[in-house]
Amino acid sequence: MVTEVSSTDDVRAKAENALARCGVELGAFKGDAITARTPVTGAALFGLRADTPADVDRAVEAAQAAFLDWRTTPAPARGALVKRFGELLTEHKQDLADLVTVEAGKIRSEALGEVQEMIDICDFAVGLSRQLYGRTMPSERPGHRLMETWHPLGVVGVISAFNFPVAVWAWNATVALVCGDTVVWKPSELTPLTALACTALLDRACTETGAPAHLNQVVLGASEIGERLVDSPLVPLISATGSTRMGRAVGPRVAARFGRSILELGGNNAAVVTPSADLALTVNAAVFAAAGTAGQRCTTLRRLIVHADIADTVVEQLTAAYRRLPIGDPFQDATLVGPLVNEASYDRMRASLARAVEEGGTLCVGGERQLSDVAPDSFYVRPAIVRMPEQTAVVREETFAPILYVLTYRDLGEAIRLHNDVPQGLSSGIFTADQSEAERFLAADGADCGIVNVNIGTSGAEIGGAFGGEKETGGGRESGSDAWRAYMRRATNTVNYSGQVALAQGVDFSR
Ligand code: UN1
Repeated sequence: MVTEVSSTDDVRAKAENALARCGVELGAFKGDAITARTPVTGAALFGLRADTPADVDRAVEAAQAAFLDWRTTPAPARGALVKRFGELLTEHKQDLADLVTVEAGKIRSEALGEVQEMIDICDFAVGLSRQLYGRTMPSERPGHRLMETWHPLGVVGVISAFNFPVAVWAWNATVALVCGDTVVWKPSELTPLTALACTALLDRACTETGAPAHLNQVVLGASEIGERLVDSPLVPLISATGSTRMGRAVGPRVAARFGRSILELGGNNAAVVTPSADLALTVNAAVFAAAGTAGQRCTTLRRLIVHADIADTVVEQLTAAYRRLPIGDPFQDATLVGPLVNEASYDRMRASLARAVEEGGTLCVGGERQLSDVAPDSFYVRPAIVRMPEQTAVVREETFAPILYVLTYRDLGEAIRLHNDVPQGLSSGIFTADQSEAERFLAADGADCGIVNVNIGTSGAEIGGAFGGEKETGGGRESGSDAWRAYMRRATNTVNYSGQVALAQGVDFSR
């Protein structure tokens, strides 16, 4: 049992030390517009200045000026910058993880894992810097060559969320940088410190490798800062991670000026558990996916669709595991569940639990606040499991908190229908030892998400695959595979070396 919480002074000292080691001159950012807080104790740590819309314009202009230089730097040389950045991240892994725990409340192992995700994407991007392949196609005309080339796009605006304060920016920034783009980053207002630390390390990597300054600019502030970035005509691509509500505002605004967007929005991720599933594996995987990160991942498991014959057993085992979960100070090694990010999150969790019960659900475990005697301003809560008679309105919504709804099914077709019958489409899983069930889940008329797993929970994707989802999740893809293409401009080139005019489609225009 975790019974104590670090003092705010300890947390503040950890943040100051980590920032100083990463090269952040905190004094230069002090002010009274933004309050950097920690969910560990709920207290304020520092007052910071915010940028103005005019500062955003200046940052975009500086990034655009840097782009004009960077786009003609050979891609493998751009990779050398990202390689150095990855080394600095490795050197400062602990510092960045400390800051992630301070600001997002992640437990040690998950905070280190998030920084590892940054290091991994650096490795990926360095390799990619030598693999920005275009295709050559057979031309239908003699003496002609048809091919495509990929060119840098411009300034990429990155809007990131509190729950992955550094990894998601890194997926975007490292890939954008090797693609020859520059970046203006608007981090969540809840996590300004991690953004300052990453930016300082990237600036250092730029200096050391002779890359232009201003390749990555950070702008701090509330939504008007993000809006200015979204509306900037000098920003051809906006990559935004956050709620579906945010995406509904961002997507049309970017489209209205013919910009592109990569949207990574809400998820309402489910896993199907079939009678053949290995139950020990399923319960283990589900507990991490549903209760890990205190339910605050976009990939968090929110619905478990269990075959009726095994539902009681699964719920019993899950409930027992939930009762044993050590909840508390995320800096303590024994902790598995840290705090919710703030009171508003806790209120939303309570409201959803109350609605679930009104809609016929039975609360099996969780929902109650923990440690409020030792840390009254923080919001530690036991993750909750609710059995639902059907997929009601509250189940179809994403509540960004640790609530796992359990539904039952009799026939796999029914399970897949239930699975897909939500507005969101990020991540999914099936637990089964039956190959044909797994294949049905993976098939075209199976799970409709961007990520579909077998015998794995919904969260914790590797960087090598493309990350993102369908429907109200926004359709964007980031990170690995060929997601890089969204960060580049494709040119189709036809070269005529025949010495004669030959028109395509057999058109004859000779006189
Ligand atoms: C997010 O929550 O926005 O798959 C990203 C995962 C992590 C990324 C989550 N690799 O859970």
